[in-house]
Amino acid sequence: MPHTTLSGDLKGEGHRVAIAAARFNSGIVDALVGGALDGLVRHGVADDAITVVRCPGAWELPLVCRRLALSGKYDAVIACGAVIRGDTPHFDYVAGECAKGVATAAMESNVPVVFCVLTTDTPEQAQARAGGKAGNKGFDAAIVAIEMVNLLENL
Ligand code: INI
Repeated sequence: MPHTTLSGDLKGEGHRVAIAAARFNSGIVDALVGGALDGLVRHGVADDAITVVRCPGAWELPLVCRRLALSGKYDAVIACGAVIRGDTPHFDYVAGECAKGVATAAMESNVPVVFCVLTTDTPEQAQARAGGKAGNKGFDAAIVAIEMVNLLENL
């Protein structure tokens, strides 16, 4: 018997997606949101099937994502934020809890919650990943969201 491989395609038609976006470091986060919207629409997600929700910072993203994921209104959630290292340990607390909380939101809801939160040492590194030299992680997150929705439907 040949083995079975299950995967998800990149067809976004019919999917409903929420984007939770932090206002902290808004220039960078807005670029991530723009990339995510572009990636979703280019892969067939209808513009009116996308909801963008703004919250204060990356620390708040897990609770917002959890609510959105448990609402039953969305097939996937994308968490967008940017945590940039300063001179204090604040970075480690915010970035660590955000990552953990976003993962928990997915596990508790059974809905894919994509981690599109940049954690960088400098603003330049973040800008490079938000539409600069290193691409746009928001666009990448959109593709992951669609693939995961389709993959989960196939499991
Ligand atoms: N929030 C961010 O999204 N990015 C950061 O880099 C950041 N820093 O560096 O402090 C940040 N802090 C705010 C935090 O997310 C909360 O909004 C705040 O602590 C209130 O709960």
